[in-house]
This record gives sequence, C-alpha cells and structure tokens, in this order.
Amino acid sequence: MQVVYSPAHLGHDIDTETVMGLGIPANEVAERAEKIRSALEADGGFDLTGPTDHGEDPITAVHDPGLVRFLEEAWSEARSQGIGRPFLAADTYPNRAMFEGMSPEAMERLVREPRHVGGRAGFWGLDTAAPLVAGTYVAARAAVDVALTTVDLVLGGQTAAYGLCRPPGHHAARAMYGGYCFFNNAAIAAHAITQATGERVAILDVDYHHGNGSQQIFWRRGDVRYVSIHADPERQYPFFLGRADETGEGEGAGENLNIPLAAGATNADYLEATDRALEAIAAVPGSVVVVSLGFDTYGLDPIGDFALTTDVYHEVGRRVAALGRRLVILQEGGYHRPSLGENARAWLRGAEGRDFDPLPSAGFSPGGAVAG
Ligand code: Q9C
Ligand code: ZN
Repeated sequence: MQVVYSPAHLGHDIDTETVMGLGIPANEVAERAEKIRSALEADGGFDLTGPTDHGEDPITAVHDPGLVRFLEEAWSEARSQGIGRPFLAADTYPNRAMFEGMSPEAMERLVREPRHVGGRAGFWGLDTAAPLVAGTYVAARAAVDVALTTVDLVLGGQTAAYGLCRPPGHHAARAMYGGYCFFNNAAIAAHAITQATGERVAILDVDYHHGNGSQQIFWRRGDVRYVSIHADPERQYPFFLGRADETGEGEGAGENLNIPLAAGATNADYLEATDRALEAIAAVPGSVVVVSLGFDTYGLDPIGDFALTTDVYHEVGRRVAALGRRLVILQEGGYHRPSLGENARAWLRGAEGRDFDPLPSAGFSPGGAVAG
C-alpha cells in the first residue's frame, strides 16, 4: 500500500497541553507519527511517498478563510503582541450565555474576532488542548496536502492508500480548530472527492472521539454520509456533540450516524458497532470511503477507556475493505506510542487482505501486552 508522509509535522513540536487548567505532558506529539512511519517502513510492504502541494483552495472549500488567516498569523501575532509563552492557547471563549437575549442579527453584527491574539484564539478555538506553536500552520497545511495526495492516489486507481496525517483533523469544524486538530483533513478529502467524481462519499470515523468537526461540516449535505463509532460524549470529549440522536438536517437529514459506546467497550462490542456502521455505508451509492483512523480505542491508550487489542484492528481493516469500495485512510488520534506502529500495521494489512504477524522488534504481542 502507498503511504503519504511529510516531515513537516515535526515543526508542530508540542510538549505541553492544558487539561482543565493544568499543564500536562502533551499527548499529540511528533513521536506518534514517527512510530507509525518506522513500523510501516520495517514491514517492507508499504511504499512511502511525499505529498504534493494542493494550495489553499481545497481548504477554503471547507473552512472559513478567517480560520485559515488566524492559524497562519497566530504565532507571529502572539510574538508581536509581546506574548512570550511557549505555545498559544485561548484566554477567553465566547460562551453562548454571554449573548443570551441578543437577536441573531445583533450577534451577527456584534460578535466578532477581536485584535488580542488570546481573544482571537478563543474566537476560533474550541478548547485549550490544541496548543499552537511556530511550526503549527505549516504542519497543518502539510497534513492537508498528505490527505489530498492520498485522494489523488486512490482516484488515480489505487484500491486503498494511507495518509499519515499529523496534526489530526476531525475535531476541526468549518470555522473552528480544537482537540489537537487545525484543518479537517478528512472533510477536505471527502469534499474534494465529491467534486472530482460527482459521487456520494462516506466518511467512516473510527477514532475514539466523536468527529464533531466532520459532522458539523456535512450536517446539511446529502452527498457526504458521516458514520462514527466513539466514546459516549456524556463522559468524554467533545462532550457537546456525538449523541445517537444527531442525524443531520435538510439535505443531510438521515446522513449522520453516531454510534456511542460505553466505557470498557470490548473487541466484540466494537466489531458489532463496526458492522452497523458498514451497513449504513453500504446502503448508499458511491465508490470511495474516507476512513478517519484513530488508535485511541486501544486498551492502553492514555486518554481512552475502550479495551481493544491489536488483532481487532486487523479484523476491522479487513471488514472495511470487504465493503468493496476504494479507501482513503487518514490518520487521526491514538496516543499510546509503543503500540501505534503495530496497530497501524495490523489495520492497514487487514485492509489489504494480508495477514498480520507482530514484528519481533516491536516487543509487542497482538493480545495487547507491550514488553518493557
Ligand atoms: N484528558 C483526537 O484524538 N482532550 N483528539 C484531551 C485529555 C482533547 C482528541 C483531554 C482530546 C482531543 C484527534
Ligand atoms: Zn481521538
């Protein structure tokens, strides 16, 4: 399988994130993508290639140009406004109750992006878990190019291709970044596929978290069906979207399927949810599926609470490929660094109909145990 990778992600060099006001060692770090890259290289069955530049148009086809400008300028603005912090996070968010009683027209007029960069980060951001540093914009642009190059490979005739996107994307909405995500790589890819093929496209999101951004972007669209298996937002980020009763509106009515799972979800629970998700995808026409692939469903993931093991990734990859559609597979989350490479190898080999044997050098067994 062809793998698209760019070293530009290394510039999004994060070591701290804030969780409920406390600085903690970051989860979404460069080592994640490097672990996956080296495991795929060691496998020998994957061809790594770099992305090609697709410019800004495919991004603004999905995102507010104001978000793009903010992300481009934020770091230099922080510096020129005398903010010497190691990373940028918001000062203040516009909580909806701040505007209670105001008409939509008044809000349209009065609620706008301020000049202060801590206010700008609040205007465009969802949470404090997506620290922005000097290389973030270039890395986020490269992740989009990785996704679009993966699309090119598949539209060019490959049955499946994998984009090693970092930073991830599925929490980023039309006019919002957050949850370690800046541009929504999968949504940009899905939209580009609809434009290139005129066909309907499905997004299968198997990251542990609900892809609120992807859901938001396609909420009213009939040409992109979004299907997600994730932790119930009642207990987990992003908390305010991801429930089963969110099904889309207008042209998009019935095109959004959320499958929330309880804490402790097992391989069997997950495969049952996978079959439901695949049924919803098989029910609509189209020849391409975009997979938002996360490994934060793994039993040892530091921020997840599912109980999946490596062999179930192989089986999920196999079942997704059994749809008989072409696959644009894009990396989202997954934070247990020792297992990421093997989990990615297992999933992708499953998707290619190849068997999976753990690499001895990975110090790793498919039952989920990690040596050391
Ligand atoms: N206790 C993705 O997996 N909250 N994003 C972290 C940790 C943000 C996850 C809190 C989680 C975002 C792409
Ligand atoms: Zn996630």
